[in-house]
Amino acid sequence: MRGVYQNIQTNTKQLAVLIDPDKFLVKNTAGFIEKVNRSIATHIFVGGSIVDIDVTDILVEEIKKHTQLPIVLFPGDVTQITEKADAILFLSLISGRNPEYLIGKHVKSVTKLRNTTLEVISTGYILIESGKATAVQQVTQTLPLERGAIDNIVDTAKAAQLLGMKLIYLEAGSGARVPVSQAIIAKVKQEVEVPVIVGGGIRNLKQLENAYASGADLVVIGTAFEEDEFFFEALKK
Ligand code: 1GP
Repeated sequence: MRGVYQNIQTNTKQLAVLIDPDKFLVKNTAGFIEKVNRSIATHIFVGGSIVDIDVTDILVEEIKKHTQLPIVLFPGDVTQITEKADAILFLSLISGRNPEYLIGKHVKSVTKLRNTTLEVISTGYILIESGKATAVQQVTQTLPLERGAIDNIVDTAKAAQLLGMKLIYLEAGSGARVPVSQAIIAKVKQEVEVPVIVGGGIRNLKQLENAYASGADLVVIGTAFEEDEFFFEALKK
């Protein structure tokens, strides 16, 4: 599949269902993806903070059998790269100051990426404080940006765009108590010309609509579907 980025750029109110291979049983794929297909979801993201080697590859292959939706890797580590997906968010954790997550892992991934046809999408990944320590924070040993320091968040997003990054991902963290605020989304959206992705802690239709209303181009939801697949009912096409 070509043009995943172009699609993200041209459309609005997109929704990615995030599947964490670490928490998902491959045998449940067909049933789960059937619900995704009947919903307004436009993308499937696959990735997690801690995932066993090769699990992602097997899972992506299985998902592909059941959907036409683009499958985008959202990797927590180099080991989660598989050529079976369509694209990869090449995430640089620009809210933190850990060189390994700013550039180190990227260098290590090149040998793998060279042997794939994955569409590589450079993404400025900004972790924003959300009321509790998140997996991203623990794994990467970085601190999130303070949610009240909106100017700092906006400047970080703008710097990413000036560096040539193609997407901004505002992340509250998986299972966050509170999602990224509407004020943050709106201000970042005002400042950057690239698409803005928002994820973390979005659990109901109201929060999803609020994110879109503030300017999110694509919203990512994982935990809410993991905990209750009936949520798909509220998101039917
Ligand atoms: C996490 O942004 C994603 O990286 C989605 O978060 O699991 O809280 O929906 P949730």
